[in-house]
Amino acid sequence: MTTPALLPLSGRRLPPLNLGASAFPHHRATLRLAFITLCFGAFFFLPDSSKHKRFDLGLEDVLIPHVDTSKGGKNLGGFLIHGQGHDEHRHREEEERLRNKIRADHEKALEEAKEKLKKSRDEIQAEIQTEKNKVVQELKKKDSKPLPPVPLPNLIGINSGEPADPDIREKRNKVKEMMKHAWDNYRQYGWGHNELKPIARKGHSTNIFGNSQMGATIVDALDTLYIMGLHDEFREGQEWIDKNLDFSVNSEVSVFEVNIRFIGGLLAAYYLSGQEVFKIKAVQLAGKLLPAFNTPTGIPWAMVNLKSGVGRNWGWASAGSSILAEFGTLHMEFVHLSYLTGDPVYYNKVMHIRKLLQKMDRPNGLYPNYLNPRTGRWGQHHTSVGGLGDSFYEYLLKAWLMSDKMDMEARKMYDDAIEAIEKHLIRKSNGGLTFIGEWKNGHLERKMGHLTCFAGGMFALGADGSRDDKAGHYLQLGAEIAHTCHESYDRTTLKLGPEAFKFDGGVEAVAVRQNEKYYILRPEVIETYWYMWRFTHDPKYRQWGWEATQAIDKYCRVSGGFSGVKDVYSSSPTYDDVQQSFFLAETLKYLYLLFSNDDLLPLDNWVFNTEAHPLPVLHLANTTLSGNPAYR
Ligand code: DMJ
Repeated sequence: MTTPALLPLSGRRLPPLNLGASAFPHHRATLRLAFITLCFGAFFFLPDSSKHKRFDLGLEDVLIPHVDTSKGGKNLGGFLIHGQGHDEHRHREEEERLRNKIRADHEKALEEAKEKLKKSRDEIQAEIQTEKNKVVQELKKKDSKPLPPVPLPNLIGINSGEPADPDIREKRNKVKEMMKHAWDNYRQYGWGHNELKPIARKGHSTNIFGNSQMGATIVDALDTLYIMGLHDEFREGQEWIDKNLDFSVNSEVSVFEVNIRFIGGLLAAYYLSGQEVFKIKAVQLAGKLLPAFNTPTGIPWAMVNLKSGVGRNWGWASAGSSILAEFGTLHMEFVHLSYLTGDPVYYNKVMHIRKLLQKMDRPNGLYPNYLNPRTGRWGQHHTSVGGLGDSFYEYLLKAWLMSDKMDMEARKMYDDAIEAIEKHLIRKSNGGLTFIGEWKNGHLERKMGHLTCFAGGMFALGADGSRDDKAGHYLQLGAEIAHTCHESYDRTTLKLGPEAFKFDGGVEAVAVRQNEKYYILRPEVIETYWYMWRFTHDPKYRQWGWEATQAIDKYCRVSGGFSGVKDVYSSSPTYDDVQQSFFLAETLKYLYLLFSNDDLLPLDNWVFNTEAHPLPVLHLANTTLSGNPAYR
């Protein structure tokens, strides 16, 4: 595998450490931006005639539908290629006329482009935006067919949770204030961009979102704003989505990331607020992801171009493989899409993946992280409950929960997988800390990622309904993982957890390599505190959550928002200058829930996707959404 710096940012994968401005000299970025803006502007300001003519030039004139071959032309599949004599002369004249026209159009276009380029950058950008808005409006007219109505599931506990205890109320208000700070700064400096650079005070993006401004932070933050009662901010977000969120862009995005952040975010916003626009956008976007499944096996590509539908895999992933945590983290959203649209296509895609996985041999009962979508064979035998594997296991459990515990196939797959993981990956350190290692080429690496810490919450969530009535055991396992992950925070200077930590020799829950010492506002440890709190009400989880809240506010807060830090062991850490969208979607949401009463989004009625977007339990008789009109 390549170095983490080459990996895409998220998806429970090891992310690149954002090296900030020094890695990409500012002037180069500015020049490139200016160049792109000019090219984009120049295209928009070509006269309409030249834009269209590019595509029909010649075709009508050279290949004319004709069946009469008597004058010496050849009939090729219904098109006649013209021959000699009179026709040839006429043809030359016609060509000359076209050539002149192209020349004239071209000159006119250049003139117009030159004129436009004399304008200031702001003027050009404003004009581009106007053109884009027009296109968006056109598309909206085409795409806004109302979807068939379905009975909405029971939406319980979307406006509750106010704690009676004044101390807890104060903590909850503090988290809300932090959300406001993150949102307001994004609103001011990064609006419409995917993420925010809180120090440079401008927009930020990574390759997972493609090259387009898709407002990832807006979509990811909506449901957190909603449950916190930040309704004006929610409406601002809704308005932006309604007017600007456009998926007909020539942009190559991560299928997994777009699914968990955008489709998950839009669906949750729809269920919470009832606003149709979110459902319509989610369905439009899902349609754009479907071409990713056009592979010889039906295992989707990691990336897809939203416009052309062309897909491919990450260059670093074992011999062209797709990634378990990516193609295995679509189920929840896709079942909801089928439920809401009455169209089984989404359900069929994810069930096909499941069936294929069920048929495959698993080394030691473990799922390797890599699967080749061309051959249907496993790639490198590397198994992880952290980056590359994690949310696959999470979605097996959540598929069962989301089906009102009817999808026993998913539950069985989860139970089998967890048993193998416990046998081969979970160990106790010399100092008595339970950790989950990684299986690499036949040996156990005694290292655990921050991402892996989500598993504490997963074990607790899956305790009820576990095989052989081992509920107590799994709750205990969840508690042990929570404890280990808390230790990884507590053993740092900043009281914030490193990206990965070891259990080797004398080292216990501490990062060793410099490039594993960063904290990028990730949620997994807090996520586990929250689940453990819900299932045990042990006050230590609120205490640990409060420690993390204070540390984030002290060390990650800057006047322009919140930033990740590069070394949690340093007393004067430097910033990575990125406010990740999952900070608003997950970290702050889980903290808020931790200091709320359990009647806010109760776990009997809601299942959180891997980006913390709550989706309601579907009380279906079974998960057979394969076109049965009863489920429409
Ligand atoms: C989030 O995007 C999701 O939680 C994903 O499953 C894993 N990585 C990030 C947060 O760390």
